[in-house]
Amino acid sequence: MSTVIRNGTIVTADLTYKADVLIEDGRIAAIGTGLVGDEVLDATGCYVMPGGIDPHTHLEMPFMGTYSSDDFEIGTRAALAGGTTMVVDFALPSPGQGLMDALKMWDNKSTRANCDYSFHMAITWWGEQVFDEMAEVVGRGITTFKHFMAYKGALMVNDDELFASFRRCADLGAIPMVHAENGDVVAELSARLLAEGNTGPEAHAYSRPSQVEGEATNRAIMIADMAGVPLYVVHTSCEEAHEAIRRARMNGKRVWGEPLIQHLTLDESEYFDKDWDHAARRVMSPPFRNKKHQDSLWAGLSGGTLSCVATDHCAFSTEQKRYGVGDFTKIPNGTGGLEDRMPMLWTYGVGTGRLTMNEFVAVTSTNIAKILNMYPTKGAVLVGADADLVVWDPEARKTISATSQQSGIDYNVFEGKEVKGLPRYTLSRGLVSVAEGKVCTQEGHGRFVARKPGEEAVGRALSTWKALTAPRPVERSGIPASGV
Ligand code: DUC
Ligand code: ZN
Ligand code: ZN
Ligand code: ZN
Repeated sequence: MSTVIRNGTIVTADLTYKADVLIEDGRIAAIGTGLVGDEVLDATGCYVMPGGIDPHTHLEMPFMGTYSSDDFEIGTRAALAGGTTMVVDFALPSPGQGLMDALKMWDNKSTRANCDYSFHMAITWWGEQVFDEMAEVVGRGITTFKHFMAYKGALMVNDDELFASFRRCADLGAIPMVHAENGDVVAELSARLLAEGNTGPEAHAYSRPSQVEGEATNRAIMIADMAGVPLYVVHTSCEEAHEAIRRARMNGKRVWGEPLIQHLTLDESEYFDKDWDHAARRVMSPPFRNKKHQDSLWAGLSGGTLSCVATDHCAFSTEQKRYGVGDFTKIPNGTGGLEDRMPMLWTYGVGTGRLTMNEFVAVTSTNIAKILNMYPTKGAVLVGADADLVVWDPEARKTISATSQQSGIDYNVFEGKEVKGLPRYTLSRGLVSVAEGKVCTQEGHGRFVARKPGEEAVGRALSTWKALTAPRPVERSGIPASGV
């Protein structure tokens, strides 16, 4: 069975051209004109792009005394509905739990995925077992390790642990990631706010000013430099963090920043003079910022100092958010966005001229596939690549609403936003999973994508401690690029 996508314009991270795409056995078999297939998808007036990759989700994750509400089935269905064909979720060991043990839990949960997925592994504590198991984790195809510099007393790791883990990453050719907020200062500010009687959700924002993120981002970059590893900074939300990343990149350090669609399009006014539920539903870390920070993030995306756009999809129902009535520190941190990332970024980025279409593809898909060493199997429209594709209709419109979303929660942080630009078709390894507004996903279709250490991580020490990592051979994941 073959499928041909006809009459569309292919848009990749570097090219825009008219051609048909032929799909066989879940892969792109040919790109050209006059192609013939068993099934025909009409892309007249549409752009044919690599499906989105969301590098940052938390599906069915135990967190802050509860579980994030959307599981792998719902989460990947939401992803596909919005043109995203792959998610990278965080396996999160509870402190003291073995990494391989946590991985087993994530293996079990993810069997229901509708689209392909991969994992990052979180380092939530440190010890000999973690050190040893990191090698096994890399052997399983997970080459990225996330560290929380916040959530003191729970998930946070200290600087000595960060340095030890970063050095281990250097040995293994893995890439460390950080949630960069100064957890000590956040804990201090939170305690003070509570003691002064500030218990509402707006105090969450006051407890995490942009300085705590800027400081931690810079500290993580310096520690990575001393360990001789690149660094991926998740949910970069403010100018101070962007500034640290920008400076590091200017100095030849390999550091990537990942703004979220929420921080790009929603601001701190969502917390102030709003009803409790409205504000609490938008409590996430880092919190939403003001216009100045948003402008900085948009500039970073077009200027190339920030590399990808994610969601940090970690959805909690209103009922779950209400665990924090009377104490904002107990409001489960997290917001949804999987279904809305692509349409929102298209509308507010491409639609306003802040991003070109090619930049849109780069930051939603191709850059991510490259950093995570999945390119060109993922993130590409090339012969031999997986047929993870979106046929994008730039004229299609909708108003975002919880009443029509895939996510299982009872609200949407983008409620009421008008988007222009939506998938006409979304294909997951050739399987049509969304067609003309109808979601027709197949539970369990998604496969785990194993990754290998990439060129960036292997033997690419940063500015100073070059001796710590010896160069070693690199195995690229993908097919030899042909045809373009
Ligand atoms: N921030 C959130 O808002 N939710 C999940 C974890 C995180 O770091
Ligand atoms: Zn985080
Ligand atoms: Zn409201
Ligand atoms: Zn996260």
